[in-house]
Amino acid sequence: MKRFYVTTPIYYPNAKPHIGTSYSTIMADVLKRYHKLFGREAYFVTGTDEHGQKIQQAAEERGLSPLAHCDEMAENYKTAWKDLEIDYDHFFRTTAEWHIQSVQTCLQKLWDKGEIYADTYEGWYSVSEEIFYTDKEVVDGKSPSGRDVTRIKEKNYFFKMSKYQQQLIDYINNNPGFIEPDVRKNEVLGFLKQPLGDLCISRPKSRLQWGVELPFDTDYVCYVWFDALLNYATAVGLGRTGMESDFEKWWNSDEAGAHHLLGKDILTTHAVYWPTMLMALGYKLPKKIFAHGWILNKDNAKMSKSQGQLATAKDFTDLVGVEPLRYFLAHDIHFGNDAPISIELVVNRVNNDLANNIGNLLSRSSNLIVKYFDGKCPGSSDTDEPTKKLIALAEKAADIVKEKIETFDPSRALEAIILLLNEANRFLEEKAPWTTAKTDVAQAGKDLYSAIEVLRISAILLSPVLPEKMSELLTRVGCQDRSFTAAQKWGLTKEGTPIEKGSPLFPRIEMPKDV
Ligand code: ME8
Repeated sequence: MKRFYVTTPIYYPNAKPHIGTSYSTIMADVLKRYHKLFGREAYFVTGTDEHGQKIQQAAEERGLSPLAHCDEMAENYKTAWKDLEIDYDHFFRTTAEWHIQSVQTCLQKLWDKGEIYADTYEGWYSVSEEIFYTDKEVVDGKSPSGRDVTRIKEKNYFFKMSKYQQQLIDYINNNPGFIEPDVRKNEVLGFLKQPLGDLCISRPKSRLQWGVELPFDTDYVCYVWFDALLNYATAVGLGRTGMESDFEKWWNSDEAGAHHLLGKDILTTHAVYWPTMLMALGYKLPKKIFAHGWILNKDNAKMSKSQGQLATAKDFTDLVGVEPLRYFLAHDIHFGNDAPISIELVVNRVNNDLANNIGNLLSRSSNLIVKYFDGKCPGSSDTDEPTKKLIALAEKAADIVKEKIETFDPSRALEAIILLLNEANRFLEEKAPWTTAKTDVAQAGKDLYSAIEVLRISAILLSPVLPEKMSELLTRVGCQDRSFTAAQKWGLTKEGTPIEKGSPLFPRIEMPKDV
């Protein structure tokens, strides 16, 4: 793979960004930055899903036009992502004129191919999820996830999704990495054991105006999920004149392909609707659909907008800073699983891994080099057994990180770096350069050189998660070459490189009394 295309869901602008949406977006950012570090070209799309009944209602409640409401909310997202150091390449809004045109081109294509037909729809609709449900799926007047549903009976247009059921099952079985983690793949295959219905893809304008008009019947707008899912492909050029080569480059080429990150709440739309839409349109399927778990609150319940107990990233970053929160999310939530977040968990993680571990190694070694070596890095490491062991671990770290990131396992990638830093701290404890500096300064120099090398390698490898902090660390240890290949090699720091002391990179955080 030469190129890495990654997406987050495009979020409904009926609410401000919160810890759940921040989580998906931070993880996409972390993966993008890692793939760039590995030398790949990377492209990252996030954005807002602006059509549909839910947004129309949210705008009405605020006395605004849907577009004015979305303009404001899209800005909230952009600001939140900037604050979280999200390096997206494109902020997607489904109200962009070119997207609307591309959606219409796709609809027309499917209509012309006979993949869409008109019929009377009778069933249930959940506005909060913007999902249609059958009688069987509705239990006690609620959707399977407990949302309110309303009865609908009207003429509508249908996409022949059922036609692709077997093709989709075969595709999933023949492409093991297509839906991950495995538990989610099995969930989709389980869902596909039941006969798959066709997908209602329209809403009459008499009930909903806020959507993409159907090109073959102007009394209707397109179902919001149909319009929204297409974002992943229109963002890189599908149906856009002049962008054919971009579409080839990011979507079709064997060297690229899309990696969709999403919460497991929206697995069916991504793993069933979307691939069948692409099959009918005649385009390649995404490379990977990765459904991550939920961020839970202290009581191990999903944090959600509808439950009204949603934390925001700011609830944590005000106390610990942005990059430490990024680190917590990437490290403590094993990608794909549910996991809780709380101030206590975040503070403990930051103190253990960042303040005590990496911060401590940096301050101990830089202080000693300033004190005993006039701030100039000594020349090389020792050749004794403990040093050899440390070097072996350090030289392996980069490859482990690469392998874990490529298999969507960032927690274990970070664990490998923390393990190396732990070992380096233990190594210094054993070697005690603060004592040998007074009796055998050459020995102290060799051991401090090893500590600096571990810091250099670890900081390069941690930079996708902690970009500014690691850049500062690398500057303090005089590291110029911050490439992945530099992280694979021991011994690149030159004798005499100026080492700076500086204030603590990650000050210890006191646990607030009121939580
Ligand atoms: O579903 N833990 O938008 P949405 C982890 N517009 N992630 C969470 C979370 C939690 N507690 N709560 C939300 C939509 N998320 C559609 C998507 S894509 C073509 C259209 C994240 O604003 C997670 O990524 O409801 C989830 O899938 C997404 O927010 C839902 O965002």
